[in-house]
Amino acid sequence: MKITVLTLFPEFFDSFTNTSIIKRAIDNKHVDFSSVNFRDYTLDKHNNVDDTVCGGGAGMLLTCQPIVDAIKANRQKDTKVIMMTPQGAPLNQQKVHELAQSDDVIVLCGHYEGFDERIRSYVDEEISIGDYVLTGGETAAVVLCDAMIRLHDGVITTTSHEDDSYENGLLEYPQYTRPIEFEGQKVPDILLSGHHENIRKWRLKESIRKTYLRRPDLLDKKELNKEESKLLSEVIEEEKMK
Ligand code: 4G3
Repeated sequence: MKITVLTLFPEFFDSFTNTSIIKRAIDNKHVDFSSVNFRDYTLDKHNNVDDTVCGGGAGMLLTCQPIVDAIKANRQKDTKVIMMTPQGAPLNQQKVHELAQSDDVIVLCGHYEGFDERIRSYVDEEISIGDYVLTGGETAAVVLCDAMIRLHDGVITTTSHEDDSYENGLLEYPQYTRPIEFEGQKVPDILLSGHHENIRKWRLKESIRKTYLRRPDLLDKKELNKEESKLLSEVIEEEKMK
């Protein structure tokens, strides 16, 4: 996968691309990452990329010319152009899977009060990482790029992301490591029992419990099978008794 981020702050991405799993993914050519300054494309004699808002009001907007020229110079026929804004479609794990299918993506990062509306006609997907406003799209772009890169074959070598929160529509079950007792808190006995089937069932039930307590909206969206429905009923009963 090739990712080109268009930004006024290309150096913002240095710590992201030089750290841990993402660095290894780039070194091993699972991903070809670059960040490009769209100011390099401005034809303005003062190198400006922004201007005041037509009709008046506070703030500045990114202008069409430098951004559209940067998109045109960096896209291929099959490139998906993604814009990070608070007005975009909410990012979730399903959306990450969809976007990570693309072989070539451009991720556009805005600043100031946002983009001239006409820039949107050059964009395939407008994405938001959540219902809050950031000073720039770069932090949002790092979130999206990280989530896409880690799904690629070989980036995470274990099968562990099949167990991730959200991959099965449930939150992750509680997990423990040694010591068996820490400051009076014990690892649940069942996890030390060696009964794989009981452990599987316990984990599924505790996944359902965590989701029921913290994110009931996820349960509303999920089709539960017979076993899951039964475990949810048990969880609801147990939580009533508490
Ligand atoms: C465009 C993304 C960009 C318009 C970007 C602000 C939050 C998100 C920006 C605009 C951003 C997000 C830059 N803030 N929730 N700030 O994904 O109004």
